[in-house]
Amino acid sequence: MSTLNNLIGQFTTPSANEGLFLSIEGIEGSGKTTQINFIKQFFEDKGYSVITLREPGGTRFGEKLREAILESTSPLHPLSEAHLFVSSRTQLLYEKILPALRDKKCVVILDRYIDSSLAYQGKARGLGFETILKLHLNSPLNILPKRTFFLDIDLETSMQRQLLRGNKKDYFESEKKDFYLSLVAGYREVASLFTNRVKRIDATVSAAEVSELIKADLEALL
Ligand code: T5A
Repeated sequence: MSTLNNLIGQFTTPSANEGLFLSIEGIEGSGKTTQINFIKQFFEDKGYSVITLREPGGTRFGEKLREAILESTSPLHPLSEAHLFVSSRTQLLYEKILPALRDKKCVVILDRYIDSSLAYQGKARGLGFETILKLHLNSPLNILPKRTFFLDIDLETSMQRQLLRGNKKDYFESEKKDFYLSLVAGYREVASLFTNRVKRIDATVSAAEVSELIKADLEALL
């Protein structure tokens, strides 16, 4: 734990003179897209300009990587996966996130960020949190959001929501049950590692109830 805390201590967050950096995390079907739309409206109503971005993706280069990963038909080595996500993230920080944060009235909301790498590649793929954190120690990757909402749902809820949507399964959505159980556990470990930043929310309740919990936290944060 102390090695992990030592690594975490090497990360920074945007200063009070910069914009607000938020991310939202959770397994498939946890409601990230739904809540991002809510958070966007919440800040626009208060006069902020809001930028929403997704990972992997968000830049031309990142979108190509997204396609390469999520449409891959053969298994990638976990370290290849980790490096591909980190490459997409680096480019997103460089092209979009850091320039946007220079404006104090800007809110950047990310659909997935470093915690996805910790949960998916670090825990579920077995690389370990230490390996993932070490990949992020250099600038511009060593910046963390001010708040991360972790939408916590169980595997059954995730499966039900995916069934309702009925889309074709991507690279990760074809994984076995054990992978997903490990993923849920990984996210919960991440939340207990970053207690000040990550707000864990029970997202098995209705979307409106989840939004209310997020709203209460944001009001307190501002
Ligand atoms: N990945 C990503 C890594 O492995 N490592 C990394 O470092 C990164 C960055 C990306 C994949 O890449 C992996 C993780 C992912 O597998 P993606 O398509 O961007 O894939 O992400 P998904 O999680 O697959 O996106 P989803 O669209 O499936 O999930 P969302 O956005 O969480 O869910 P949402 O809002 O679309 O909702 C799903 C359905 O549930 C309903 C909605 O109406 C919708 O139909 N819903 C609710 N129903 C009931 N109650 C609620 N509270 C509800 N909230 C939403």
